Amino acid sequence: MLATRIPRFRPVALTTAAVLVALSAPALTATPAAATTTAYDSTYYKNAIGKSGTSLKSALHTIIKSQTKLSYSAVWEALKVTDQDPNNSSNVKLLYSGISRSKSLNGGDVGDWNREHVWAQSHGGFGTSAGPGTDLHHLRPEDVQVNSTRGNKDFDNGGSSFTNSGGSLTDSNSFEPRDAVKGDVARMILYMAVRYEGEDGWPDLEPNDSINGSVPYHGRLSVLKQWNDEDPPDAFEERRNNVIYTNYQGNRNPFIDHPEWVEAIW
Ligand SMILES: [Ca+2]
Ligand SMILES: [Ca+2]
Ligand SMILES: [Ca+2]
Repeated sequence: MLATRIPRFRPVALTTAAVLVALSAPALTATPAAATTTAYDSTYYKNAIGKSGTSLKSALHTIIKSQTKLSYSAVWEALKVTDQDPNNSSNVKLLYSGISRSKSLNGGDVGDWNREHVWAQSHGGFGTSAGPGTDLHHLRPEDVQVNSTRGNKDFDNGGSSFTNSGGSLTDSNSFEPRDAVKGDVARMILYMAVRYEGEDGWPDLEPNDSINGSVPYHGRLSVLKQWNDEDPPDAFEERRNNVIYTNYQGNRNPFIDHPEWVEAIW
């Protein structure tokens, strides 16, 4: 029996493993984000529809720059709403680590969560006064130590895992978020590039393809574009965009509504 069972079952096991590897491995070339239509196209986005390139970027900037600005202290309470764990209303979901943690553990001690600037503060020098440093579209709850590990690194593929990494990786000069939030990170960075165009005393934030590039740039654009395709917006990210629009800032992240606009601009 054993002699016949092993050869019979081994190919099945190998086939299953091969399928799992194929499902979990990042696609070499992800399908580009498909064109979408949203309920906001005839209203919020009406002056952007049909445009591309710099004229699309310019139109979106004009649309999204109209917003309410929060104080940095107000961001604490807002994140408890925007990033609430869908499976536990007492908790927030931490961006890079994917951990569900009590909303009440906001702070600066080990085991707390704090306010991660996805567009690293030092890549724009914008601090935490009301403006880019308090913009909920790129602020997310994160474990204090994981936030410190990410630091101000650019985003790129590669690296090793670390405590509470949740599948995210890092090396000496870059950070790779876990697969489930790769697209979220890309769309947050590119929102910042369109929202901040050098007005009102804030820097003109732009993506580039560098690691350790100069201020006010953030990398790497080629990787962010790939992540936008690989990880399309899900219900959590869409709800978050709606909550920021309706309850807090009155502006939307266009790349969550229209991920294909990333390719249309860059
Ligand atoms: Ca690296
Ligand atoms: Ca995602
Ligand atoms: Ca810009």
